[in-house]
Amino acid sequence: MKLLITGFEPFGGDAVNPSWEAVQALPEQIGQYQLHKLRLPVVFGKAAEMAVAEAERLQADAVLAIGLAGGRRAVTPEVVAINLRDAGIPDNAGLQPHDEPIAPGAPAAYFATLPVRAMKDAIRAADIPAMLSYSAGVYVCNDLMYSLLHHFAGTQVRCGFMHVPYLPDMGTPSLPLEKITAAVKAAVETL
Ligand code: PCA
Repeated sequence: MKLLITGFEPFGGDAVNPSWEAVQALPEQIGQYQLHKLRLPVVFGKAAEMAVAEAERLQADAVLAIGLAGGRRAVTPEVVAINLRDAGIPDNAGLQPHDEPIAPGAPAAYFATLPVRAMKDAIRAADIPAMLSYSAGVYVCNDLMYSLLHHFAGTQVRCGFMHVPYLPDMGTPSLPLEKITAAVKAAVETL
């Protein structure tokens, strides 16, 4: 089975993004899944296009995208993505959309098709703080999650997203990279 797992490049003035650091640190195989790792730009539309294209090319069975949510203290599987762009800061291409749909005329929201509750429980069982989140925001992470779910709606390809906290040298609250990586691994083991 093939899992496309993505992390983001840094944005908003940060030097690193824990999402990509953790994805890079994962083994190549977890359980029945062979991992295919992809680093995405923090750019509206482009991140989603790249992820969809790679998932199609691989014929991936599942897609798990990871991103940073600075200020959160727990690893948070996202329950839902909404059809809205409303950027608080420009993305890495300088785009700052406000009050725009991601896909005009498409559904208002999609629920993750990965087992978010099992993922959260598995992360907690590994002694790492985890909570379900009911908002992936309205920035590039939500854009990516929504676009994956919209593209693969009605197919067997399951998609989801998890936000992770800062690394210790980036801000507070934070989690060490080993814990963030272990959380992602625990989540993948439930897929
Ligand atoms: N976090 C941002 C985009 C890239 C990332 O890692 C977000 O939460 O939208």
